[in-house]
Amino acid sequence: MVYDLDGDGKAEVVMRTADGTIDGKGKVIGDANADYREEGTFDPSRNQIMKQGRILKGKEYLTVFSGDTGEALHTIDYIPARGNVTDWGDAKGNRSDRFLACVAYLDGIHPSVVMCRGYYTRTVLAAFDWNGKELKNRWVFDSNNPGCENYAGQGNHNLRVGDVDGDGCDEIIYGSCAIDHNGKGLYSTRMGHGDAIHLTHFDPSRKGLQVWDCHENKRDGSTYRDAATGEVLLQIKSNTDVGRCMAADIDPTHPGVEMWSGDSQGIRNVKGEVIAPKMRNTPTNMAVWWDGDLLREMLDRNMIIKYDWENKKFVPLVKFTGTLFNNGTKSNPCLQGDMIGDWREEVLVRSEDNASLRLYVSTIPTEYRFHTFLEEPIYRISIATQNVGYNQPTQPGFYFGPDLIKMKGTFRGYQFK
Ligand SMILES: [Ca+2]
Ligand SMILES: [Ca+2]
Ligand SMILES: [Ca+2]
Ligand SMILES: [Ca+2]
Repeated sequence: MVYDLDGDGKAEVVMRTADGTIDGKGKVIGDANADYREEGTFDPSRNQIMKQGRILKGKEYLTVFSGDTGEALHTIDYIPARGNVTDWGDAKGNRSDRFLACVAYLDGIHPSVVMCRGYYTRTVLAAFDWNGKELKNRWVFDSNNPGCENYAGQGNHNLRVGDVDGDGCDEIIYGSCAIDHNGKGLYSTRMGHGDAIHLTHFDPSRKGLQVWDCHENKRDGSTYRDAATGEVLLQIKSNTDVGRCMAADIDPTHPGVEMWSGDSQGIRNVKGEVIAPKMRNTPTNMAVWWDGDLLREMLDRNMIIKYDWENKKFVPLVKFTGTLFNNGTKSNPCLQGDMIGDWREEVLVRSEDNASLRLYVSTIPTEYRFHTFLEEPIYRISIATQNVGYNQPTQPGFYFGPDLIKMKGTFRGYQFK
């Protein structure tokens, strides 16, 4: 995680380290001569060497580095310890080495860093505070603890953070469950692991935040739920692994944020009604506020795609020629977000030859003025977690879209037009 954790105006870098990690000043953490890489064992049934290069034993630490110099400022033992790899569900480290991480304002004032291990099976979240001198463990949530069994196996390949219950402190939306700011379980829907998730205020007529999630279990499909209680407001069951879901306000004739998934049978409004039929090649990877209107555009491969809500089809708007996107079928940019600091978002991508990064900025004028999204913690943390697992588009913790025009002058003090 990269974030200014102590409020001195400069970001720290917090990461899992191990024996032999070298900091930005050349200093070695732990035992410089350790080498825990597995030599591997020959598996005749597969005719190949298994586990070669994997790290299944050895010490693990958590280190905070100065973002300015790369110097290791403090190192503690990693929580939770790996222990026996097989206790996590397999012998090859696939289950024990599933990591997520986030930043969260757990006390409502200071950012903590939360390191998370395990999501297909045992699930552990450990929160740490950095005061400029010491990394201190705030709490540990462990699905192995009595009463926490329903939280095992619920995590996604990504996570979201926000104050979902309105007490001023952040919760962690960990796939199909949520962990309260105090490290206790808030709820679990027991719908299990998924590949994509969205947390925002979907429905201006409904209080609080909502979550749109998709599930891998070939049973629960796609779900739209109340982020604070886990109450499922809409479910589109499916007997397939629903690997993608997307949420964006793309149609001004239906209030709120629209949602769809790999098996949602079309685009849905916040009431769950199908407002456009299932289409081939509906973009479901990333979203971006790019053109001048308040609707959101789609970002998929090296293209920005606009939904034509009158004719119910997706139309390419911009192509970033000479660039490549990342993560195979997920087609992620290096980063997408409001980096310049107006409300519209930029797209950072790599050039085809991998020799440079390009930052694309919209050249389309807009009639709307708005505070930078970065001032809002849910949005800001949604950028801070972009390097965790499968990238998801940024989302703010408030409704943003064309319905704001109707709410003119009454919305959080923001001015429109
Ligand atoms: Ca700092
Ligand atoms: Ca809260
Ligand atoms: Ca809408
Ligand atoms: Ca737009």
